[in-house]
Amino acid sequence: MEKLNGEDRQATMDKIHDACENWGFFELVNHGISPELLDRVERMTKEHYKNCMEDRFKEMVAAKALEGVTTEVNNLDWESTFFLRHLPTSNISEITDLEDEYRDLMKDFAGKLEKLAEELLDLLCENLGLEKGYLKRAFYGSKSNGPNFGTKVSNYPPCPTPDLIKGLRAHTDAGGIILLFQDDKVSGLQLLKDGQWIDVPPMRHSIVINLGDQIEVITNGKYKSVLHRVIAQTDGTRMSIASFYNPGDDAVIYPAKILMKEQTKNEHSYPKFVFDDYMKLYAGLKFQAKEPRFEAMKAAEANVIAGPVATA
Ligand SMILES: O=C(O)CCC(=O)C(=O)O
Ligand SMILES: [Fe+2]
Repeated sequence: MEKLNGEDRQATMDKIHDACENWGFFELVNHGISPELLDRVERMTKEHYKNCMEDRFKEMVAAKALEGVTTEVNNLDWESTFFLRHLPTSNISEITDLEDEYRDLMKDFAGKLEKLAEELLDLLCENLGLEKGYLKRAFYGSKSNGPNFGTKVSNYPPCPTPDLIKGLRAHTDAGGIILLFQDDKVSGLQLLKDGQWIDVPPMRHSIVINLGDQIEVITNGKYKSVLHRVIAQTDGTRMSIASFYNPGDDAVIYPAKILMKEQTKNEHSYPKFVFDDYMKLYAGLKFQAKEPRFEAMKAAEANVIAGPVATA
């Protein structure tokens, strides 16, 4: 990323554009978050898992009889997670089993990721021909609560039957831009490209970026959210820390005018909706294809436009 400040700027911007258009994913190095900070985050996250999460995970596996299953499990994931919300308000002080040092570290890390996300949104704007700040404003919402920003901390423990249960089932992310700090040794993340699952291998101190459904809508499909999943491993526990920079609940999401083709200027190929309505729909359909979600939002939009139908 430091190349963005030198003579390689355009070549780097082109690489990002190509990744956004053709992969929905890219991996950042030299992103300005120090290796020391990342090492501390990884070490403390692993310690926290051992101290506070591992027993709970084993109890869940026993309670749901997941050890030694013989048929495919399609309604659960082999993962242990907790969620930290940073924006619009932080819940970090309410999460009781975090040590103060880990809590402060995660706050510091989130602040840096938030800045990086906003920087990336502007790089996307530049590549898309949108004015600077367009995506940040689109995410802002009207009640000035600003964007939603949160972190899902996951561990994927070793699994005896990885062919029968996924670490995390295939999905696209609902939101905006996702910044993932993943284990530097244990792999598992895969993305779907041209019908094939491709590994996103660990690369020490890198941050993996991927785009969510909202970027697909706003860019009118120029950039697409891409299916990804986590394969459970038989050896080693994989850590991943995924931070989601999403629109505010009341943000109205719709394709940017300049990215709509001339002939479709008046009929959106993508819907217009309030982000929170999309999230309510996504909650029940996360592991299904995104297209029916877009269709459902479009149908809801048509109802709003048509207004109430007189029945008497
Ligand atoms: O754990 C990972 O690498 C991916 C997590 C993910 O895709 C998600 O939480 O949406
Ligand atoms: Fe995801």
